[in-house]
Amino acid sequence: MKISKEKLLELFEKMVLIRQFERKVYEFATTGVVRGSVHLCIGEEAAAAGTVMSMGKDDYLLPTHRGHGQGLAGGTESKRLLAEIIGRESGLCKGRVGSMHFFDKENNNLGAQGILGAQFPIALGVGKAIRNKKMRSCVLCFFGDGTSNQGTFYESLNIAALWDLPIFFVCVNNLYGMGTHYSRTSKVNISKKAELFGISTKVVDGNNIEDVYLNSLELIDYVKKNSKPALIECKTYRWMGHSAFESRPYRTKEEIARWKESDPIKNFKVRLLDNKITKEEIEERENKVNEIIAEAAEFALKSDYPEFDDSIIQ
Ligand SMILES: Cc1ncc(C[n+]2csc(CCOP(=O)(O)OP(=O)(O)O)c2C)c(N)n1
Ligand SMILES: [Mg+2]
Repeated sequence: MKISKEKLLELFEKMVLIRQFERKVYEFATTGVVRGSVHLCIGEEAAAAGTVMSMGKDDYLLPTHRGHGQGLAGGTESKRLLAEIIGRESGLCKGRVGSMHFFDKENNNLGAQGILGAQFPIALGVGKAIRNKKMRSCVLCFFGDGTSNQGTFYESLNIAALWDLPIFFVCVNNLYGMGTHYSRTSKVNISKKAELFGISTKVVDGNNIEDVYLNSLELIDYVKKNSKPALIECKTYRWMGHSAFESRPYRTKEEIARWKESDPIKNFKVRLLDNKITKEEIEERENKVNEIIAEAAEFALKSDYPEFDDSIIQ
C-alpha cells in the first residue's frame, strides 16, 4: 500500500509535535516547573505515531508510563496534556494525575499506567467487553521491553489467545528497562514470547515510521476481522535517560550517537524530500508545531493550580 502525501505529512507533523512537546516537558522538568518524575520518549516518536495513527475511531488505547507521545498521537491536545503534567486545573484530568496516569475519554485513551504490567489484564477486560458487545474494535496495549518480563504479560497472552480477544499488543523495545539492557533480563525475544501462544507477530524498524504504520494497519485489520490478538515489536531507542533527571551512566556515548544516526524524524524528512514533498511543505508543518507548543506552554503556565480543598474528590 502506498501512503498518500497528506498522510505522510500528517505522520511527520505528529512526530515533530511529540518531540517538541517532550523537549518542553524536559525544559519544565529541569527548571522545577514539573514536580516528580517524567519519562520522555524522544527518539521513539515513530513507534508512538506509527502505531497509534493506524487506530480506527472506535479503537481504544492503553499507554505506558512513557506515554505522552502515545497520547498525543491519539489526538490528545498538547495544551491540556502539558497543563496536566504541571498539575494545573485546566489539565486533561484537572491536574490531579500528572504524567503517568492521564487518560482522555474523548480520544478513547483509557489511561496510562505507573505499575508495569498492569495494562495487560486491563486490556483483557477491554478486549472481552469489545467481544461481548460484538463491536468491530480493538485495544492497543502498549508496553516496554522490560515489562515483557512481568508475569502478567504471559498470563494475559495466554488468555488473549485462548479467548480470541481483539488486543493489539505494542512493544516499544528501546533496549533498556531503566539501566538494564534487555539481553541481561531474558534469553527470549519479545515477539517469540507471543508466538509461543500462537499469536501473530511482526518485528519492525521502530525508527521507520512507514514501516511501523503500514505493519500496524495490517495487524489492526487482522485483529478486528478475526477477533484475535496480534503483537508488533518496534525496535527503537530512547535518547534521554530513563526519567528526565537521570544521567545515563550505563550506556556509552558511542551507542547513543549510533542510535541518533537513525533519528526517526531526520531520516523521514530525507525520504519525504525524495517523495517530491517540498522543503517549504515540511517547514510549514514544523512552524505549525512550534506555534502549538509555544501556545500550549503559555496556556499551561498561566493556568491555576487546583484548590487544595478539592484535591482528592472530583
Ligand atoms: C511493577 C513495577 N515494577 C517496577 C517499576 C519501576 N519501573 C518503572 S519504569 C521501569 C522500567 C520499564 O522498562 P520498559 O518496560 O522497558 O519501559 P521503558 O521505561 O524502557 O519505556 C521500572 C522498573 C514499576 N513502575 N512497576
Ligand atoms: Mg525499555
